[in-house]
Amino acid sequence: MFTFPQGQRVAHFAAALTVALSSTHVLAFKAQVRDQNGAPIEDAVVYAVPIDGRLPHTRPAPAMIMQKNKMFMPLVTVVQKGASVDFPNHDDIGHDVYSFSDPQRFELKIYRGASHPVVFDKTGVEVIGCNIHDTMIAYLLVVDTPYFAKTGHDGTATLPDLPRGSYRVLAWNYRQHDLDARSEQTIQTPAAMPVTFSLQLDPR
Ligand SMILES: [Cu+2]
Repeated sequence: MFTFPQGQRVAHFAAALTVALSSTHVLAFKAQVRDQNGAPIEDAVVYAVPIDGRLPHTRPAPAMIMQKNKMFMPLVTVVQKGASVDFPNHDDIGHDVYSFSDPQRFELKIYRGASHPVVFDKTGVEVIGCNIHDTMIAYLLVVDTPYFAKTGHDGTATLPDLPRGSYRVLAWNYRQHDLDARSEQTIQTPAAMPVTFSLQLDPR
């Protein structure tokens, strides 16, 4: 019988590659977040917490919530617990940024330009305001995972690199009547996607 030594080597290489991929494979995870009427929700947060509690040993990514034209931008921010957040003020007037929310109360006394960073060590929802301008509001969701994303106009969120495994996947939005409510599902990846979440929103 004739054999192809070259081909055999290729086959062995391919088999090794398959094993390597399956053990470390990361997948894009897509979720769709809708309200009680089936309408897509923009600026919802979707995050995945590994069931086995194992998180990568990476530093939580810092974030920035700026002030411009007497508004916070972005309106919704999500960070991993332990992240540092800057609040730069790009207006010519001073702002006094604060939160009375339970996870972490803080106040940045009236300032312009750069702010002192604030480190958020507890999970939960932070409602952020300005003591001078009552209409200014922002939401910061602090989660215990680096795997999170916000939804766009179409209500879809993509977690670009979720390692294969089992997760509690949670969805949240600031327009819920109960600000601390979550919609939750247990997901084993790879899963049929998108995974759909439904949230009960207050009327606008
Ligand atoms: Cu202000």
